[in-house]
Amino acid sequence: MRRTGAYLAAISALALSACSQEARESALRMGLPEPATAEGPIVINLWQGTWLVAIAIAILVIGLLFAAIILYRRKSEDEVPKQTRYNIPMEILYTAVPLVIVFGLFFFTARDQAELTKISGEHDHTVNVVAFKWSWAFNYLDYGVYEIGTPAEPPVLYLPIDEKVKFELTSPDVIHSFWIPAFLTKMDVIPGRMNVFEVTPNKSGDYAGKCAELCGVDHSRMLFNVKVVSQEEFEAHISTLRAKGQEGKLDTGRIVTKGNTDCAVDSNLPGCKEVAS
Ligand SMILES: [Cu+2]
Repeated sequence: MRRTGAYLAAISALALSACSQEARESALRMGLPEPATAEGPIVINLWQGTWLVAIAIAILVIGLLFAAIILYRRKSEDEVPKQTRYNIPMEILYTAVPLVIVFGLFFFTARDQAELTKISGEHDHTVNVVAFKWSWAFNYLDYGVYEIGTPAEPPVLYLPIDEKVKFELTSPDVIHSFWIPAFLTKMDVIPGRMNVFEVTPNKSGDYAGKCAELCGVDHSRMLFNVKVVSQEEFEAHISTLRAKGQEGKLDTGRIVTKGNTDCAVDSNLPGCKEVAS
């Protein structure tokens, strides 16, 4: 018996130490991914703060609940505990306190949202992200080159490290949502308008991106990858795109044609021929 206990202790100690650092940090971030941008910590702080408030309220409410159950329980067969109603101060308190909590959460959310969506105009690069049924195109506006993907071959978005990039989001068809989980930022891509946000990737690596708006039949295949690289690698990639002839800006018409699933069914449809697949 004692030996089993020792084994169990050893195994759980091992398991805890194995997942230690990373699991602890993830738990502290309350499940959010490790931010790969300079703006990420703003989101993490808001998220953690909200959780702290929620946990404090849970402890208070559950504590009061059990205190009432234990302290004011019926103690004898023939004596009913004192019955109280219409406690005006109490009713004012439980109306006022939730209002304070809601306005507090609203204040911090609005403050951080304003900071995250602020356009400083100090960006080093501008990328026009075109979300279309069912993939993505990236127009690197400062360089006059583009990248376009398909559901089968998701495109890769290259970004230089520590440089502020401004994303201009456009869609030729339906509402999509541009989401890079590790950037802790997500924004809808709406036809007929241009949504913009700025972000500064500050950790090199490969990150996943996806469409976060249920936009139709192949929504789940609207994937892309992000590579945050050094300035030299970024410029080398731009040259590669140029060498492949992917110069200019992809206009929405060409994107609609390439992304149009009808072309796969009937390539004789108007517009389908212009684009080599
Ligand atoms: Cu989509």
